Amino acid sequence: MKHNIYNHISEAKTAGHKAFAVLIDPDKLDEKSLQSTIELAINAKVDYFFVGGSLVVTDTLDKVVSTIKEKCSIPIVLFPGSPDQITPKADALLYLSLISGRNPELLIGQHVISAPFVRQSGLEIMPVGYMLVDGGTPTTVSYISNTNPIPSNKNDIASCTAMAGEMLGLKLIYMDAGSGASRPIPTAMIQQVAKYIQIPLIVGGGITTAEKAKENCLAGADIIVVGNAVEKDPALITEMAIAIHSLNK
Ligand code: 1GP
Repeated sequence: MKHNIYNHISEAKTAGHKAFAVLIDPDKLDEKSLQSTIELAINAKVDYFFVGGSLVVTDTLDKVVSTIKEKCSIPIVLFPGSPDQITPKADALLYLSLISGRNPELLIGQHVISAPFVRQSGLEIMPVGYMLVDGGTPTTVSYISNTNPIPSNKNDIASCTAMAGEMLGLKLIYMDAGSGASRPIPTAMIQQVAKYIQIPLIVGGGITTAEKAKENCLAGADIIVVGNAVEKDPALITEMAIAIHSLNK
């Protein structure tokens, strides 16, 4: 049975509950590290696994998703860098439109080409306004997407972009400084975006400490996504989950 993940995210937002998503890049984790990441995530009560990367160069996506499925019931949400990073074995798909950029291929073009396949997948489709924010150094996603990120001090551009995304009917906003960003998104920008939208807000990119994760939640993020930092130090999964969940009544 498929989860109704969006309803869950939305109800959690209404209740003021903050969630933690661990991002797994199928190219980066070997079998053993994947197993231990799953165990840590179960014990820490991680809310979601996001699976994907800007550049998945191996064919391990299916295998990674199946392994997670076998071991736990944490919902698996695909976070694809391209339309071929889709497997029906996951639970849901972040159906990303790169609204911070002006590359028509990533706003609508690739969606058109992959639409029949995406619909056929049976995945829960969650339309997302994806916003790249400058994280200090050029990231894989800004290079691959051939778009400029929103400058990190331009809070008005960020909030207007998010508002436009919401009014276009997108169901989530994802602010991303990019994987491994040297500077995560400034709290002030998260605060301003959260103030202007009602839909749930996902924040990720360059978050390396539990304090920063908590600070982002207090600024208005509903889901915190962490990949690189927990790959380097898996113990951070527990620390970050405790910090984020400590805000839930
Ligand atoms: C990247 O938001 C995610 O798209 C997570 O970034 O790997 O830097 O945690 P990190």
